This record gives sequence, C-alpha cells and structure tokens, in this order.
Amino acid sequence: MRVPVVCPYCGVGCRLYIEKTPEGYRLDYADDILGIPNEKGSLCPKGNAVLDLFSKDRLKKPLKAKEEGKFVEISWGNAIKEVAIRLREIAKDDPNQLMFFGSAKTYNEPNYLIQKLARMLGTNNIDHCARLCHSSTVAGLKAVFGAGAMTNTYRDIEMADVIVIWGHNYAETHPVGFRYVLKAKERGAKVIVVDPRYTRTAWFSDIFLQLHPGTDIALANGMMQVIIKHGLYDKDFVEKRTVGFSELKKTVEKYSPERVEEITGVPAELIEEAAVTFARAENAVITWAMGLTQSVHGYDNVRAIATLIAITGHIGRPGNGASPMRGQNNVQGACDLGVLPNVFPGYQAVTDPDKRKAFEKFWRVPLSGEVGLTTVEATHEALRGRVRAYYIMGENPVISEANSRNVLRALRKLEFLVVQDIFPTETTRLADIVLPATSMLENEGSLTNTERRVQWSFKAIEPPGEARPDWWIVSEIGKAAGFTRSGTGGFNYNSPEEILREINAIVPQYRGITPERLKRNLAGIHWPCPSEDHPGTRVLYAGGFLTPDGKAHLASVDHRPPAETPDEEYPLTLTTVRYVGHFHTLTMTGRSELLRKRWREPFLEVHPNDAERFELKEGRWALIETRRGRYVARVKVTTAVKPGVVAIPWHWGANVLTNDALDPVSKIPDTKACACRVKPIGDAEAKRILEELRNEGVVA
Ligand SMILES: Nc1nc2c(c(=O)[nH]1)N[C@H]1C(S)=C(S)[C@@H](COP(=O)(O)OP(=O)(O)OC[C@H]3O[C@@H](n4cnc5c(=O)[nH]c(N)nc54)[C@H](O)[C@@H]3O)O[C@H]1N2
Ligand SMILES: Nc1nc2c(c(=O)[nH]1)N[C@H]1C(S)=C(S)[C@@H](COP(=O)(O)OP(=O)(O)OC[C@H]3O[C@@H](n4cnc5c(=O)[nH]c(N)nc54)[C@H](O)[C@@H]3O)O[C@H]1N2
Ligand code: SF4
Ligand SMILES: [Mo]
Repeated sequence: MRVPVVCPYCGVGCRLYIEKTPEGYRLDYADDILGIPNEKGSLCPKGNAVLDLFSKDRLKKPLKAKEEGKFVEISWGNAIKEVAIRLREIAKDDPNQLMFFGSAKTYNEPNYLIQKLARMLGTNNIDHCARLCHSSTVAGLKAVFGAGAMTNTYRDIEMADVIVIWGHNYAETHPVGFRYVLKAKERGAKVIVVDPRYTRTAWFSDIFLQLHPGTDIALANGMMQVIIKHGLYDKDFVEKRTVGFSELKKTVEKYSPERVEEITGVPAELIEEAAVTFARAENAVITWAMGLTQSVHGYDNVRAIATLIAITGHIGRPGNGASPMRGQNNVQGACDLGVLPNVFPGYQAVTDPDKRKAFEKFWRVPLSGEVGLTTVEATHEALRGRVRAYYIMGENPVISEANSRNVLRALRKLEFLVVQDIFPTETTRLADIVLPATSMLENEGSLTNTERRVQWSFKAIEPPGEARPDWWIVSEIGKAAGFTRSGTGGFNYNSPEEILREINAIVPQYRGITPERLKRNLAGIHWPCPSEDHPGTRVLYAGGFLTPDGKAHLASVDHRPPAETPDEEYPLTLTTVRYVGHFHTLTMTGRSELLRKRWREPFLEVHPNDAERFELKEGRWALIETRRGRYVARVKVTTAVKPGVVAIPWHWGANVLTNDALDPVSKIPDTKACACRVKPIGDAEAKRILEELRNEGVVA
C-alpha cells in the first residue's frame, strides 16, 4: 500500500508516497493527488533522497551521559522520570530558569504539547528556530497588516504579472515552489530579483538589483519615492485602507534614486525601472526570505516591504500579496501553536489578561503573563547562570545559532540539558539525557506549510529500536511532572488526533481543521478556517486588515548599516547562504551519500578583484576570520558576488564566524552580514584548523 506523507524538509510542503515492498521501502510520486503544492508529484533533490537517511546511525534508545559525549543506555521509564523530576526541581525555585525549544521539524501536535508543558510549569521561555529565521517577518507583518503569515498561496504567485523575489534564493531553497514562478514567467510575467549575489534565481530575472548587503530599506524607500513622485501608487487603496501615508511620503522624499544608488550600489535607472514595473502591474507579489529578515533591522526591512506592497494596493486580491517563504517543513505550524515566548497558541498574547484567563480555564492552572526568553537571549542568560536547564526538541543550535562558540559555552554551563532528536548531533553530544524520537515518516500528525496549508502526514515506516513519537515523549514527561488530570488540563493523550482536537477547541484559526477532514482531504486546508464547514482561506485581507483599526499601518523607516561594517582590520562583508542539496546543519542531508557526493563541501565565493587583492586562488584554501572566530573553506572565484562581499554556506558550521547582535524588536541575529578578513593558507594548515574545530564540537 502506498502511504501519503509530506516531505520532512522544507516549507513548500510537497507530498509523496512511500510503499513497503519485499525489497524495502520505495518512494513514489504523488502525481494523482490534485491541488497539492507539488503538482504532478515532482520533488527536488532532497525530496527525492528522502529514503536515504532514515536507516542510518539513528538514536534508538534513551541515553544518559556519564561525561560529555559518553552515554549509557537507560529505559524509557527512567529517562522520563529523571527529566520530569529535574524540570520540576528547577521550576520550584523559579520556572524562568527553564528554557524550552519546540521544533519546526516535527508535527503540530508535539509543538502544541511542548509549549503547554513550559507554560503549565510556569514559564513562557519557549521558542524555536523561527527566531533565527522569519521572526522579523512575524513581527513586521503584524505591525503593518495585523498578522504575521503569508497572505497568499503559490496559486497567486502563478497568477501574478510581476514577481519580486527579495533576499530569497527561491530556485535553490524552495525549488518546487519556484515552478510557480516559472509558470508565471512562461505566461509573460516579469521577475525582479533583489540579492547581493547573482544566484540561480537571479538567472531567471528580467531585472536584477544587486545591492550591498544590509541596504534593503534604502532600496525599498527609493522605489517608493519613485512610485509616489510619479503618482503610481493606488490612491483609492491608500485612502481607504491605510494610515501613515503623509509621514511615509516625507520619509521617502529623501531617497532619490541617485542617493539610493550611492547607498545600495544599484544603478538609479534600474531602481526606477523596477519601481515602475512593480507599481504598474495589475497583479504583483513580493516573495522574501532570509536576505531580508536576518538583520539587526530585519523588523524594519519587513515593514518597508509590506509598506511598498500596501501603497501599490498589491494585497487582498488573488494574484497579489506578501509571500514570506517559510523555511522549515513545519515552522508555520510551530508559530501558529504558540512555540513563541510572547503568545499562546493562535497568536493570543500572554500579556492580554483575557486571553490568559481563557488559557488558565482551559489548562486549569495559573499562567505567567511575563513574555519569555527568545533562543539567542536564552543563550546569553545561560552564560550568566540565570537559565539553568534546557529542553530541546528537534533543534541543533550548536551549528545553527549565530556565534556558535557562545552557544557551546552556554550549553556546557547548564545544569541540565535534555535533547530529543532522531540522530546524534553536535547538540546531543552535550546533553545529560538524549531522547530518541521517531522521524516524521515513522509517525503521523498534521503540519502547516508556508501557505498556511495544514496537511496530514501518515505513518509510512517502522521506527528503529525504541524511538518514540515526539507527542508521546512530551505527554509522558507532562504526566510524570504531575499533570495527570483528564481532559485539557493534563497530558493524558492516546493519539495525535486527540491533541489536534484540543487544538481545534482553543486555536480560532484551526477550529475547523479536524483530523477527520485532513485525512479525507490530502491537499489540506488553509487557515484561517473558523468552522468545520468552512473551506479554508486562500487570500487574506480581502476585507479589513487584522490591525485594531482594520487599516494597514504604513511604516516610515530610515536606512541604517548592519551591526558590523567593514573596516581596516576586517575589510570584507561576509554573508551566509544555503545550497539546494543540503538542509541546515546536515543532520539529515549529510547522511545521504548521494547528496554528500554532489554537494561535498562549503565554498567561499569571492569576486575576482578580491581574490587578486587577497591572493586567493580558485580551489585552494582560504582562512576566514571575524571578531568571533576563524573557519576555512576552498575558494570559488566568481563574479556572482559583488566586490567587497564574500559568501559561504553555513551548513557545515560557519556560525563560528557570525555575529549574534540582535534586532531589538524581533530579536533575530545578524547572520547575513558581518565584517571579515580572508587570506590563503596551505592544505595541511587548513585541515589542522578544521580538525581543531571538529574536536571542539562547533562544526559538523
Ligand atoms: N536546500 C535548502 N532549502 C532550504 C533550506 C536549506 O537549508 N536548504 N532551509 C529552509 C529554511 S529554514 C529557510 S528559512 C529558507 C531560506 O531560504 P533563503 O532565504 O532563500 O536562503 P539563504 O540562502 O539563506 O538566503 C537567501 C539569499 O539572501 C541573500 N542575501 C544576503 N544578504 C542579503 C541582504 O542584505 N539583502 C538581500 N536582499 N539579500 C541578501 C543571499 O545572497 C541569498 O541568496 O530555505 C528553506 N529551504
Ligand atoms: N549563519 C546562518 N545561520 C543560520 C541561518 C542562516 O541563513 N545563516 N538560517 C537560520 C534558519 S532560517 C533556521 S530555520 C535555523 C535552523 O536551525 P535548526 O532548527 O537548529 O537546524 P536543523 O538542522 O534543521 O535542526 C533540526 C534538528 O531536528 C532534528 N529532527 C529532524 N526531524 C525530527 C523529528 O521528527 N523529531 C525530532 N525530535 N527531531 C527531528 C534534526 O536531526 C536536527 O538535529 O538555522 C538558522 N541559522
Ligand atoms: S521543495 Fe521542499 S518540500 Fe518539496 S521536495 Fe524539495 S525539500 Fe521537499
Ligand atoms: Mo528558516
């Protein structure tokens, strides 16, 4: 029997079948299911290689550390008991000494449970990788439109006449979703790409705006200046549906294309052309991702883009809208279900006394109204000794967080670290207790893709050893911690379906998305879906916005440089990127021989002028140094990057270099721009440094 599952990698949310045959498991394309994100069943290299990894060196038994990195196997009973007792003990002194990490790599149901556990223990210290990713989108879009999610779907991208792709290497990072862009292009749509690198995505562009890293606000303001000056904004929309236009007009007046050319390096004529093309389009969308969000002014970057969308009226209609492309397979769901320190499930603020009361009644415990810590803040608090224990479900912060050496020191300082993963990782190595989870394909549940599309994925593969579903592990810990009441006040669950029904009851956006409906409807349902007979919502804001007055709040923001800019000592800007064949910290794709062979190692992209200036040679080793650390990679000399900018993928551990300065609003770290210097080094020296970093445990 072919079992329908959802790809466990990225936020596109492709479907595929897995079939058990006498020769082993077999992958098949879901080409007969209508309306799914991957029409005709097509998959990208990672999706195609999905079966490659689930049998390799998995975690199969709960482990307890004897010393760092040395473990003994223990029973599930003892593991659960020990975790619950230690969490309770530390919570007794002060629950804010605990920090919880949910996981965008697992289903909605365990994510709902882990935030419920944190909150029932008395703390809002719960966060996940969205903090390093789209936290500036969530905060920025909430400020302008009233809610933080993508306002449209892939179908709308396909229908657009102009598609602006901003700080987003769409072709490599959402490859199957990118087909909707190609379909629009075949129909004659214009593609505008904004990126400091000439990426595979830029290759498909009609207009390419190659800006200096960290100058996005200036560019957006320049485009708005042109649009307002030529009267190309949507006057009716601005008047009826927005506030703040006169202040915006004043702010962007200063950003003439000539001045913006000086700041961004983009020729003034191209800025004009892009602005006019976007504003004149009947239907237009802007997609964005990490190039825009991962910045100390990520919140303002997003507000500027949302404002550009609003003044041109490109929102609230099919074929238009704001498309922040969510990255992980279930990062949208983890956010929706309150794996964030400031909101309960359904984006209900912990600081709102009425919302808090409703959750206190539902879970039958008193709850904290104090906003909790974010991931990077928790690292800083752990270093100060104020956070004493972490429970990490499905994240690998030692490789993924900015300034990773700090993370390593923080995790070592903790009194108690629990990590729940499917593989041994750089983070499990530091754990006191390791809990072996089943992978998504070995268990079932609901997950939510970037389009707010909730889909059910079924169990297709038998889990190895004693690995258990994430929802089961968290509910056992919840019961062992004393939350044994029946119903919504405890953790007595027998299935993910039961948990989703609890979510249906308390999360307004998910009210009509029941397990029964999802199992019947394999193409899923887009939230908000307020009742069981509601079809789900594809396009947001056809009526009012979700701000208190129903209007879009236009943002007037000024250009500022990144937290760290080049100087004499560190003369280049370093940015970090992704490869199509690898996912994040390599825990999964690094175990696929096929992918590892094709995408073998990280390359440092350097412009020919800089290669000459710093004596770097194609294919030879470079030493890259920043104020936080050093790292080595082979050199790729290319005009894809601008002079003065170097780029490196972070999959293998480049976060030893990056800056953990934070955006004050979204608390996202500045992983797309920091100052660095480079120089050539020999083979032996490079290998020695890599070995050192590996022994230290900061690179994969
Ligand atoms: N193959 C693959 N796909 C993935 C992932 C993966 O690891 N591998 N991860 C998933 C996740 S979680 C996410 S969030 C997405 C991320 O998807 P993307 O954001 O597309 O990925 P990145 O390569 O990190 O960054 C995108 C682009 O930002 C550009 N950039 C750098 N600095 C700036 C700047 O200052 N301004 C602008 N405008 N652009 C800049 C970079 O040159 C890069 O091309 O991908 C998802 N899909
Ligand atoms: N320099 C730099 N740093 C970055 C970025 C960047 O662009 N530049 N991007 C940032 C972004 S956008 C993101 S999203 C973060 C990602 O950061 P992380 O989420 O820390 O990275 P992953 O490697 O995806 O870690 C997920 C972990 O979950 C495990 N896992 C997989 N499936 C399951 C499951 O079903 N259950 C459980 N319990 N575990 C599972 C995996 O083995 C892995 O260890 O990294 C950020 N870091
Ligand atoms: S595009 Fe994303 S969801 Fe689709 S197959 Fe590739 S990794 Fe999986
Ligand atoms: Mo992400």
